[in-house]
Amino acid sequence: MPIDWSPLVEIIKSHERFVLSSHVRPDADAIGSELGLACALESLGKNVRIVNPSDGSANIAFLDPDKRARKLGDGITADEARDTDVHIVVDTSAWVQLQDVGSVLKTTKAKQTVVIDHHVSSDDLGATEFKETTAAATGELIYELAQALGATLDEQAANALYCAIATDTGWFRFPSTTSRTMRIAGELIDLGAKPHVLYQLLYEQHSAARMQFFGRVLSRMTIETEGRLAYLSVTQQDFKETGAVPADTEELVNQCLRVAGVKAAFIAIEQPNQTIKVSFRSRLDTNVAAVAEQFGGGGHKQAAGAVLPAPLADALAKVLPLMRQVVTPE
Ligand SMILES: [Mn+2]
Repeated sequence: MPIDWSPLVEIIKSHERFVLSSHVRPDADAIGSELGLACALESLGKNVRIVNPSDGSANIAFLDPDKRARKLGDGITADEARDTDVHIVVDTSAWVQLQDVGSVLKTTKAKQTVVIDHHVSSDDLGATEFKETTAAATGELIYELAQALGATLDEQAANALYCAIATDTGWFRFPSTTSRTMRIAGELIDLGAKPHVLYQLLYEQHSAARMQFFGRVLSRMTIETEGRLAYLSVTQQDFKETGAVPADTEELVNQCLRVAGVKAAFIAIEQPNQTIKVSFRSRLDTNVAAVAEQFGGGGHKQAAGAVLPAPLADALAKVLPLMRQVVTPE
């Protein structure tokens, strides 16, 4: 069901000062939605501040060149964040994800609190909710709200909202992508969004060391159980010899699922502290969460993780039989 924005348009038109927040470790949908909404509100002459429980990661810092999104305590205190007319939370409706911004929300002086979100799981934040779980990204909802408000989005906001939508849809390839998603993306391009520039800034910034590390680790990919299980292992030596850093292991395990026929995969990474970090992935019809739970970890059906004791060979010996079971039809 499309959202009826008129109650929120009323709230916005009748107030002046706004605080916007999103979830811990804000991603591009969180920050992009905040920046898009801030621009829309400011085009109507409103006063807007953005406060989050933590900073966004360095790879999306380009979205926010003026550093509008502040970490609570860094340029904005809890008292300052409480002092507003309306507090709007975007891209989450879970207390646990708001961390200390949740305490601000609970004690805010705001006359109205609002949630704009597309996630299924939710707490009652005691706010007026504008939720649509079929939206591919909160950025889509913000775009529609801006239209309902008759607000103007500048080029920077268009880029921020485009990133919000493009990243939450895996660059428009996840099943959540609809014709509406593409129409909104098209309109954002008309407003100045530059997809090729954004793609490069988001995905083509790897170090040479990272690519060499990728090659080295992927060249050792083991595919077994009649092609249904793939796995990788990484030693401290791999980091030392390539100059790669721990963050460079991101995305490696997903490469295993690009092999035709592979149902599930994992990567075992030797840590400096005598533990082995294991990340599990699977295709839609296979569940790896239970395997992670066996080792005190957890996660989702298609993406989970656990930490096992070193050495690497022992961790592999423990994980492999369970993963073989997971990919073996009963
Ligand atoms: Mn989102």
